[in-house]
Amino acid sequence: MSNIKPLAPLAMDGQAIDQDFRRHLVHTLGCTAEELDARDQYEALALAVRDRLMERWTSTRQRHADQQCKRAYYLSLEFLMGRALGNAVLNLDLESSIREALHAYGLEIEALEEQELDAGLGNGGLGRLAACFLDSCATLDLPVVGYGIRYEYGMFRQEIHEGAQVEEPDHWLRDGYVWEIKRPQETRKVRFGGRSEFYVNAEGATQVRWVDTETVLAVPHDTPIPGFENNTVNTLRLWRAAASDEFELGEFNAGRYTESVASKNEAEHISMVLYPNDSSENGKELRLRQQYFLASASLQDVLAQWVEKHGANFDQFPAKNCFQLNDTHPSVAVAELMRLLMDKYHLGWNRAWEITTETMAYTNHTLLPEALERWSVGLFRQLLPRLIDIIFEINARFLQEVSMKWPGDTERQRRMSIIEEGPDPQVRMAYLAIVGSFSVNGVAALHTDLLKQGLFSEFNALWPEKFNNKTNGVTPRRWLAACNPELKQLLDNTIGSSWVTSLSDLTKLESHVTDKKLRSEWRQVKFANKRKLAAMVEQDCGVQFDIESMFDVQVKRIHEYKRQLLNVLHVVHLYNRIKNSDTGDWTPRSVLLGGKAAPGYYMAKQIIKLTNNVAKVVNTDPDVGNRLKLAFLPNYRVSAMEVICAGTDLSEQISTAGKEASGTGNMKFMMNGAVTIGTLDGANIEIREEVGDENFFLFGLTAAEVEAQRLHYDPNAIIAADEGFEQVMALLESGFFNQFESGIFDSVIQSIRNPHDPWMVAADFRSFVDAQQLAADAYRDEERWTTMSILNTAKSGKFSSDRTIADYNRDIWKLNNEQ
Ligand code: CJW
Repeated sequence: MSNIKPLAPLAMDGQAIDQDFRRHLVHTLGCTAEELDARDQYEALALAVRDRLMERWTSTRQRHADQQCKRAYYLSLEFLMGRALGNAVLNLDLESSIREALHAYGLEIEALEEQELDAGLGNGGLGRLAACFLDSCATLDLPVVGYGIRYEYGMFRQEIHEGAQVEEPDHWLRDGYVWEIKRPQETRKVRFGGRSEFYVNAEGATQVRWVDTETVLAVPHDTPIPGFENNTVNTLRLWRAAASDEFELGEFNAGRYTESVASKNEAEHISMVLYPNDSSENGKELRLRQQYFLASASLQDVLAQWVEKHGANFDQFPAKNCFQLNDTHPSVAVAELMRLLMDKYHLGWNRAWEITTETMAYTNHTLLPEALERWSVGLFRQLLPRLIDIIFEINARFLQEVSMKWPGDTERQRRMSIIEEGPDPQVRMAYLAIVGSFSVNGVAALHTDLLKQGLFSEFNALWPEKFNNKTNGVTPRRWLAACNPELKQLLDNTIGSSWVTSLSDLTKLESHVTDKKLRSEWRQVKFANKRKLAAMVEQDCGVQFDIESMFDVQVKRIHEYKRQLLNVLHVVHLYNRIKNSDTGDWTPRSVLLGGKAAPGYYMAKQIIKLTNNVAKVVNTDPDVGNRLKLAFLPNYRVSAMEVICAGTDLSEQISTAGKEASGTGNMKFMMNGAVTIGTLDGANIEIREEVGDENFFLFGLTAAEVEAQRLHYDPNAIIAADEGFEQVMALLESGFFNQFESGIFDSVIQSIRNPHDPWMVAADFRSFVDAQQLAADAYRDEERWTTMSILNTAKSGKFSSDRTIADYNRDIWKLNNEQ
């Protein structure tokens, strides 16, 4: 229907918003004035905003199609989007119109925004990074599509019962999701099981087909991704698994109609739930199904669109398409693209391999051995027989190349093989991703160096040109402009508003750092944000934070390598000092921890319980008063971080050096004027480089020192030589924090004394405590702290995901939407 008359663009003023708000309330939602509740109001407003996104979305799609530009596809099992309304309002510059429209009804936009559930389709940093990247791609007007899974259940909701984590399901789609558009016409079919069958085609060539499979439908649901004030709206396409209607006749005839229909449910399990593991062990069949489901549906989608335009001629395909693999999770895409090109479009191996290795790029996010994905060859063969054949062939040809470079070195071939031999052979997904990609990147400078020198050193020796660094970033729209409107206003008034899309312009603040008025307003803004954070803590934890105290915050997934335990030891140390009346020159401090533990991760759950037990003692001891508070915030999530990062003074980034690939929370805190206490790990190193060592509280061993000390690590000697540390351990070991729960913390406490403690908590205790003292002293010097805070924001420009995405585009994707 090409003769459809173009519609006039929707007006953006208050009156037009009011019209559409009411129209959606009545015509879309069927409400009467009497029945109206806050959820309806939110939906009506969201739909009025969505209407304005829709027209920009279709025109962006049309423009990118007309330009025939190169495209990139971000393949990720996780997109941690959070809420959409506030973000769309900011990017479309609709705030004042909406305020005007809502004013007539006595409504506040903030209250409506609170109605939206977080889209929590991710675990932590890796998933949130994908969301920040989409924001930056749209803002830079790069034609990038995100591909993921539309999980029916997102990241679990964390409750705390008697100090312990309890997981509750997050059925975020139950009441519908206004931001998605279902596109059933573009459904793809994904197959599982069966076997490979060889046949000879009409030209006499041997071909393979995959037969006796079960088919699952992949139904796309698209979400608009608006750029900042540029009329670009990109797409996040999430696949939902659905049963195909092709009933098995056998079952039908046997009169098992209802059973047959009910059994179709199994197909839908694939997109039912997000796996709640962050950097930890895996190996579940359903997870492999999810990975292949995403990879296959997305590649078929891209290829179908290509063939529609170009027929089955793939000569220009690599010049026009690039797939970015978010860790190894979607890396079966390497083999799946080979399968599609060969079995469906009948290309030969060599041409298919050229195309694959010119279009795939892989990002590694972790060095932790337990997070490196391996799949049992047996499981793979059973679920994806055609794919395992292809992987073996890729490996055979690859090992040939290795043996050419290092003749006779069979040990090296064994080490580099995509297949790890043994009683239960495994597919090493990282090696498949490296072999199948033209680019392999780490996510911070140190991380990439460690990849090149350690984990992937032999691949780096073979293909040094593949390896590159792309230091992570976060979007300054959500993580500064939207979550900290008071600071945004102050920045705009001081240096103009160009920083929103050009974050390095924040350096203009430096020349105002001595300006008395700015400094006092800076503090006022921080206090206002601390008040909001304190209100949330009081509401969710029942703990009162004094806003004059230093807000000391560590929020992230709970993992031993992130060392929340070290943080708790420090709190116990401060508590012990108070009990010993060692409180001269005291800086009152409010410590906040938050984060989810993988449901099967025993030690992480113990750390949560310990934190809550210590909190209970500290917060109720009359000797302590306002000198020290400790709270564990339940259900840490994107929308909570929006309040937290704005109201934080001290950002805890205290992982064992060499273990945190990058970190991205560290960047959000920095942008909002928090000062970091941290180790030389991940992006902390680059943060310190930018802000200067006088504006960063450094402590702890370096990555190299960690590895050197490991060989003769003696935590018991360290504790014995440190009176303060010994007293902390004595308090813990006496059961002081678990008086009616005898022995529950034994394993946690013992881990500190274990010479094989991989995270070497004891090694950094004293330097951590000393750095904390320096931070406390600096905080008491209000003028000094204000300077540090302003400079942290001023020097945070590098950590915009706009910079990161510009780097990806320049070095890897090379999208040029002009051509
Ligand atoms: O990625 C962030 C980094 C952060 C790093 C995180 C990461 O820990 O330092 O800032 C963005 O680059 N997440 C994972 N690896 N690294 C990760 C996430 C989910 C996972 C997983 C690893 C899920 C599974 C397995 C490993 C699973 O099987 O469900």
